Amino acid sequence: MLEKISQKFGDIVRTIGGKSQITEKNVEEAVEQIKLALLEADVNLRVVRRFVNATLEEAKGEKVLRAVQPGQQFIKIVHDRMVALLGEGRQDLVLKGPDTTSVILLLGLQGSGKTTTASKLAYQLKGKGRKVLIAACDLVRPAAVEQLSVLGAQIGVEVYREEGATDPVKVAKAALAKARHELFDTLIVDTTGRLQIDAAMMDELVQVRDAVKPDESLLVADAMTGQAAADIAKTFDEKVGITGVILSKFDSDARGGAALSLRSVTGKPVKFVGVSEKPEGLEPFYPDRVAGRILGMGDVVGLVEKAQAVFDQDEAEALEAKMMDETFTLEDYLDQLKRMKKMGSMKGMLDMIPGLAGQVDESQIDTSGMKYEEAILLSMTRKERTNHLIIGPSRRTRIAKGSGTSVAEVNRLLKKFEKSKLMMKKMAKNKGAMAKMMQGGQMPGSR
Ligand SMILES: Nc1nc2c(ncn2[C@@H]2O[C@H](COP(=O)(O)OP(=O)(O)O)[C@@H](O)[C@H]2O)c(=O)[nH]1
Ligand SMILES: [Mg+2]
Repeated sequence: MLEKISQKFGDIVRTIGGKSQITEKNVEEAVEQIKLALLEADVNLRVVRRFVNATLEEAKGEKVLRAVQPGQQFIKIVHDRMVALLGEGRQDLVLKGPDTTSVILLLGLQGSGKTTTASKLAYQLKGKGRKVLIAACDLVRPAAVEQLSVLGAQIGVEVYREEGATDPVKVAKAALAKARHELFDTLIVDTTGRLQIDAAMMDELVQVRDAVKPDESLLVADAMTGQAAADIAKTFDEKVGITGVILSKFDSDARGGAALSLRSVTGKPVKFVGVSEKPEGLEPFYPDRVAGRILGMGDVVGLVEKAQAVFDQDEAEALEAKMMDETFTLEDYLDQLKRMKKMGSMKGMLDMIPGLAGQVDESQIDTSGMKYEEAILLSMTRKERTNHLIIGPSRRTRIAKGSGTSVAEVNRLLKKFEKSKLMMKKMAKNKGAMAKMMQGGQMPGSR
């Protein structure tokens, strides 16, 4: 599933994600790579263009280039844009309550997976406690009715079929009447597909549609057909009207072009993906998860968001200003320590971020070191923290006792603080070095 595209994007993410500083040129190069990757994935050209332009515009701004982790920041933009491309959140079926009959009409070309999907959907809805009837309205392919009956028997769902029938509209109407009469709350209508879109097929589908007035008209599209799936969906929407798409054979799709094109081209959501031939092989479509998978990065975005909360750009700037006018105190140090501790809780996950593992030295988020320092700092009075120069020998003894450490530990912390204050002052003069300081050097908690 999505092997090819995620390999390409994985490479891009690793290259730019690991950089602690990036230039406009880096951004342009990465975006060019993204463009190629999307085209290779068979994403619709106009969708690619829009994606690329928007990403470029956003990524060239101050926010990214001056960010604490610009590479990661850039990846987050790409990720968010990709999520938007795939759709807004999970779109579930919109069905009526169990006191009446909801109708799901399945449309699509021959071989796209309609019949298989009918049984998968039935299986899933049955699992949710719905009473489902499937109508066999593909009367063109001789084996279609039989195929559906076999699948229905497998999952214990009744299939409505008429021997020797030739008019799908009549069968659909009769199935709906039966469903209403026998209190089925869901009717799934399987229809005829052709190898190509043709007028006769569309006419027939329009008639079936008018006969059953579906709550959901879902186009079943083969993911392996790439952007063609989007064009097919668009045509079906224009001719018959669809409420969403089910992307079948997603398990065999290495490129992702269909998923990435559909939403933009048709404006309709992908509601499910087919991931195997089995009845249980139908999964809800989650844009964020698919984007995460394409970018080959687990939950990196959640991590970046967390890191952002910890090292927020504004806070970093406030800190920078403090250092410039030398008002950085133990109070600020304690603040920073607390933030580092938050980072520490992410320690185990850091390796998941391509490139970041090497950037963040684990010893700097060693939480046991932080605990000592925090205890020492908390044993000081606020006055002591805002002016460490008043902390003489007797105060040091008191602080050591109060924190359960030793005077030597207290001395070490104070020395380290002075040293880092000195270093910060030097670094603050040098813009951009801020990021490095935040991530390395004399960080709170390191010994
Ligand atoms: N691997 C895989 N195969 C699928 C999936 N959905 C359908 N198929 C296979 O695709 C072929 C065509 O499916 P079918 O339901 O008969 O298509 P229809 O002509 O649109 O009704 C069958 O061999 C199915 O087993 C899927 O999600 N994954
Ligand atoms: Mg079929």
